[in-house]
Amino acid sequence: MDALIIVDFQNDFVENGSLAVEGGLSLTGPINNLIHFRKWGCVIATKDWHPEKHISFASTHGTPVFSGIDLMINGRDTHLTLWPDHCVQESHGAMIVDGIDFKSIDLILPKGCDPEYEFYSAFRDVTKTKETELLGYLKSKAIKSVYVVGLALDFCVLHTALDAVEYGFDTTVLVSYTKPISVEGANRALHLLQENGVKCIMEAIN
Ligand code: VGL
Ligand code: ZN
Repeated sequence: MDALIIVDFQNDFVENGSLAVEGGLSLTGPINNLIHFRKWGCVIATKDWHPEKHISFASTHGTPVFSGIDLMINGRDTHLTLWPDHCVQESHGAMIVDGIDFKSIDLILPKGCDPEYEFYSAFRDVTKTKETELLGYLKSKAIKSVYVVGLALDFCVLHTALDAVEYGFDTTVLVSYTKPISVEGANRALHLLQENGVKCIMEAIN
């Protein structure tokens, strides 16, 4: 069985959001079509779901947005990029973009809910110590292959797909159903994905 994972398709990551990627909203129709394009074993939508004062917010540290910081998390030296406040739990920015067919989504998976942990991957945090229920869920549905789409290609899509392939799933990123935060980030992501055995399909498939 195949799973479709729609990563962080939330208001803050599209036009007028606090961490907007260019052209994000234009994916609404194509992602909806993808949901209905074929029979999926399951459709999962992740959402970045941060408390106020989250560790990934520049405002929490009083430093400029998009700067980096080195922190000890769980005894590990960890480099984080610091973002504008985004996807604060229950806020408008954290809601999944209007027009996505909610009744076809089998699991909505919040991540990044603990103030002290940053999650890019839908499977586990950036230090690879704290896991979500995603792996168990996919196993319970007998999923062998996963298709990843959504936002942003160079962060949460990238790390979700890298973890999926590491956990043994046949993994594909449908690149035309994603948008990156930066063009350089997108190039780096595509390189890393392919190097690690993730298939990258550039064309629309429906
Ligand atoms: C994301 C930066 C911070 C993403 C989430 O969804 O790609 N990027 N939080
Ligand atoms: Zn975030």
